[in-house]
Amino acid sequence: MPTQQRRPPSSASSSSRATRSRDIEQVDEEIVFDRIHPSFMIPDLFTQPPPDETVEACLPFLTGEDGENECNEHGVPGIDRARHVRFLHQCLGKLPARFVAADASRPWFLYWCLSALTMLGEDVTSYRDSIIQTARSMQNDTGGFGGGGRQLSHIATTYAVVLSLALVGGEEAYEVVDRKAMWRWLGSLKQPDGGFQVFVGGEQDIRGAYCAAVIISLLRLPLDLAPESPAYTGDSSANLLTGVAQYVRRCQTFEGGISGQPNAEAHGAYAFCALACLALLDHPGRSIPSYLDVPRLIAWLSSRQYAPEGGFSGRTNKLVDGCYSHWVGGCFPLIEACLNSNPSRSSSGGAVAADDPTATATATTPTITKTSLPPADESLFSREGLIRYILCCCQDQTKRGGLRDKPGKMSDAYHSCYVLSGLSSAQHQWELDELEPDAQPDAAAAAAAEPNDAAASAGPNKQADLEAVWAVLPYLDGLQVFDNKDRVRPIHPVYAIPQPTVRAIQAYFAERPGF
Ligand code: FPP
Ligand code: K
Ligand code: ZN
Repeated sequence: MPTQQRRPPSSASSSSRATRSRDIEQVDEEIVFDRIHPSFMIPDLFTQPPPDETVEACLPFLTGEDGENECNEHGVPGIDRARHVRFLHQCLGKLPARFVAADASRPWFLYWCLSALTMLGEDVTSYRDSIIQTARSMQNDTGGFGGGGRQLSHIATTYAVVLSLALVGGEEAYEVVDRKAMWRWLGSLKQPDGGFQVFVGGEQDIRGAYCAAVIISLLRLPLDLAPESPAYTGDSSANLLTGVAQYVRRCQTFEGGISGQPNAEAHGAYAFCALACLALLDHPGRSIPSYLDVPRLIAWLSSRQYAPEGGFSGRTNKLVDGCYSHWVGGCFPLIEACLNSNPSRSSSGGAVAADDPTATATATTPTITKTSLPPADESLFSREGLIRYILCCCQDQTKRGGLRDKPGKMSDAYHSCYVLSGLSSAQHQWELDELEPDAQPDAAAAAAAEPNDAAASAGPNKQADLEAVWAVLPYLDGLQVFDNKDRVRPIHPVYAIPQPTVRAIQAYFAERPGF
């Protein structure tokens, strides 16, 4: 049985049944029916307890019996800042030779480490000069950033470089980006069905849509398409954001979760991409319920949190893993803010009712009526459970430091970043400005609407105001199982970097709308 599986998968049980049937054929039928107990034919799925090695591995940490950590009165250890910080500085230094296979992920290492250090309260501006130098070497004249010098531009590495430049901040860092080439390159990834390829000629998936929306928003890129773009229509009826929300909608699966591409398996990483992408296309109180079946998505997301571990799995029948503290956990602040900014709590109908003749843009094609969505008065997941999993099970408390998937795994930069991102979102509450019932969808929403939507033709091809107004507070409802010294910095629920960092880069480029 593969240890990655929380429950025996149905395929394994049917194959064991097939093996047994073959055995039986080799035996004289009369003997078989005389001697073989009926349980011989029952698949393991229905007779064996699930292999819960993960629960076994986590329990000593959750109960404090591992004896290594000093716990507070709730049985929760503090965050081992000094060790994690040292680990992350080490990861940013020269890596051992065995990391050569990860060469194409170098921008990711930069982002993971800078982001984790920032959440731990460290000042990362000392890395500015080296990030600038590294980023320059990764940029292609044809736009975007590759994983290293002379590597093809990829939307994920480009996203990681742009976030890294934002994190170190400052004019010189921002100016590394060739925005005109970036704009052209994003246009060449844009497809007529609304989605984005992850590199020129490469596959199309929801990471592409999320990364593109983040890059466009942070760099304040114009939305119009160059004639070379595969999505160019010859007039202004389509732009960089046209059909993105419809593409996201096609990725919601029968389970209620989100897959990387239409008709694939729902996975937590893609749920975050979907929600954050929609939150960039319009006010999330409008775009999320207009394009996703929110109750089914909440049901799927809730099923990702396991007891007794408290952490999240990435998909059905799989194990908890610290990185899903961000990919799945980070979905909840977006959904909570969306539900709580929804005016339907006091009235019937959506923000802009589908039958409202003045309705425009995204509001013209809702699939869900918002009357079915109550406000999220309480947390939609167990923050206590997640925080316990993170602080008890995901910290490497040896000299090594860093954060990890689960007990028994090595810490690494990726898990350090996303475990801390999940901790940050569990420790904070994000609120959105209330969605006015008669509010006009913003310019990005107009741009994202279908070509035949009323607002699309009027949709400005100029820089849109992509951001709803988000405000953050410490999350104070319910039992606080961690001490205040163990709170990490808040990160913006959409961009996953601090809100002042987002504002600084956007403000810089908003003043320079041309190329
Ligand atoms: C399965 O891994 C993982 C996936 C199918 C998706 C991975 C994608 C991301 C982590 C992030 C994408 C987002 C951006 C912004 C680039 P697995 O089979 O090892 O893990 P599992 O057993 O937990 O599913
Ligand atoms: K995993
Ligand atoms: Zn993981």
